[in-house]
Amino acid sequence: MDQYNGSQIVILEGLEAVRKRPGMYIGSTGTRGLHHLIWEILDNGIDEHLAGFCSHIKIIMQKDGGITIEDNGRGVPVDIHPTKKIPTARVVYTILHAGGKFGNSVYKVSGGLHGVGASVVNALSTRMTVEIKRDGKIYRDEYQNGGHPVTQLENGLLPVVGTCNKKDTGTKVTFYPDDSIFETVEFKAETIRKKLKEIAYLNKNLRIDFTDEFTGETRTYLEEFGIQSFVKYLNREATPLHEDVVYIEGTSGDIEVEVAFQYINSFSEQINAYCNRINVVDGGTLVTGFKTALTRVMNQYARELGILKEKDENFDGKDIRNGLVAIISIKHPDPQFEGQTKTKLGNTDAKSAVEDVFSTEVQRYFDKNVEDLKKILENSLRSYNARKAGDKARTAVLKQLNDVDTKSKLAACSSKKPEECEIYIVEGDSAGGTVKTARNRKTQAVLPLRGKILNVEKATLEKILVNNEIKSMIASFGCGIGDEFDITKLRYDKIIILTDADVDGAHISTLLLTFFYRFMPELIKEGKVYRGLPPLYKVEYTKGDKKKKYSEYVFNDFELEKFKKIPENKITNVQRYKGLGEMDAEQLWETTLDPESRILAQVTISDTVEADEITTTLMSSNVPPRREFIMEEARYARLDV
Ligand code: 0RA
Repeated sequence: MDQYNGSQIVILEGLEAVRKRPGMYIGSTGTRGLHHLIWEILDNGIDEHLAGFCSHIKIIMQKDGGITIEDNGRGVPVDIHPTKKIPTARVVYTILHAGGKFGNSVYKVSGGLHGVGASVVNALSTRMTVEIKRDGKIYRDEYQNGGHPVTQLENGLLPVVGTCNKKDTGTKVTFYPDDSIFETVEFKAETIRKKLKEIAYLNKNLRIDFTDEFTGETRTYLEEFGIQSFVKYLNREATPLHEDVVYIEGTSGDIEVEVAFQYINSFSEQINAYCNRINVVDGGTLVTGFKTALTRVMNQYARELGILKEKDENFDGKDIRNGLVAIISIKHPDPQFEGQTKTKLGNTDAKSAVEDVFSTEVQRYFDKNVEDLKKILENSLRSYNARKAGDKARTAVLKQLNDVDTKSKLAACSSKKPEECEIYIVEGDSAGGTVKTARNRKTQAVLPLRGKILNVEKATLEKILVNNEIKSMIASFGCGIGDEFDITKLRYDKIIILTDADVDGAHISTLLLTFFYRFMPELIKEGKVYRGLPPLYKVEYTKGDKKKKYSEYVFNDFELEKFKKIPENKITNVQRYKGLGEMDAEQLWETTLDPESRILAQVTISDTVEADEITTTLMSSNVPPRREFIMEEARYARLDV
């Protein structure tokens, strides 16, 4: 195209790189990656809200497969960019990583998977249009086939396609994800709704309207009380120890701090932390500051109120956080995200800011709400007493864990090198038997579990520790549990859950993951936990000549549909596997155990909100939403060897 000058070619090379390795930019080309496209565009509007210029965002999931996101911010600048010499808006949507540099917003989304920029969305779309309202004019730019501009500039500027009221400003982006890149281009309204709910909680007074054109339904997300309502929502199925969610806000230097919390009747703790709206799953300085301040303030109160006597030791942090559900949200002008997944905040000033604001404000609150304070401290005291009493019993149980008895069901592997070893946790003795026959004995261990495992959300720690299935797992892994957990002692590089692809199987994996999540969360954080994905179908077919018969395993409905579309294949039979038991050892090896051909789904907790919400949900007997979570959280990947 004649409008391309030298720099335009460099730009397109950038976008081409995104198309070649989309996973590097958006995590995956599965359904998660697909939805990342929306979050990316959405982030720009939210940044504009954070900067104080946008109060309303509309999202439309269109029948034609497109997504439209419109904000009423200032509108992306349309002037000629000083160095790129093309309209700034075109720079934002076609140059890799350009997005972040254009905001005047002090608080920028700049870490994690988000923040890669709107150009990445363009690169992965067959078509994208941008309409900008500024100065009473409507400007328009359009791109096709992965970010190639198709709009002719006029005197170097974007064409004006209409006029509007001068005070109407904003940006509207529509994109169509490329179906040659994504495994599926079907957006899920439910996934979008969940995200919007979270965004609304974290950005109080931002109004978001979501229209699903397939159902014709529009929903509005607007949370006047922000994270305070968020905590209430997380606790909706639980029994709170005090009625009101405590809400605290303040600033320290140029860091804004907000904390909301409420105690519930549960022995676990949940702290979700956000910096500039990014969920810092691995916490970091802001969480440390919160914990330090909470422990100090509560111990002081416990002494003042005589709940701790002079001879007593202080509560430890765990006693005080027993039953706590908290959201910490800070806004930091220069966040440093650390760790392999960039999900841990590193700024030391964030620690002192949270500590300062929280100490001062929480005391102001509790001085006025002594009854709530007492209920919380009595709860800490129960934990303290239980801890003192339980220490002995617990040590005894943990000692027993290495008993031969608890390990007897384990078919160990011969190698002792953790980096090459895997353990399959298999539903039921019969499938376990087949896996034992089929496996590679050197590197693959098998632990069959009988029936359903204990629901750890409903049981006390003592009960959990004497449960046989759980004891077998702890003993087999070798890395302890809870406080004594030490991942360096883990005997396996991969823990692979293998259950039937039915409701019971899903329930068992859910219970297992809940157990890991509560007592060995590092296993999940370090990416050690996987679900084995046995094929769902075996397809028999002939080709053009119809003589020779072929067969192939197909792992999901998406692949089956794709397979059916290959014209030369004449499908003669489709067998649906109901359980692992229907396969013989050889088939099981080929489809589920062989590292060369199997499919594993790595289990991640990128979204703590969902994860924690889910564990709370399980406390009631409401199982279905949990199951859905686990399935969705799995990152589907054919592992290369
Ligand atoms: C930087 C400066 C200005 C606007 C924006 C960024 C902006 C970007 C996006 C992306 C999506 N929606 C947006 N809204 C605004 C304008 C600065 C000015 O007008 O002075």
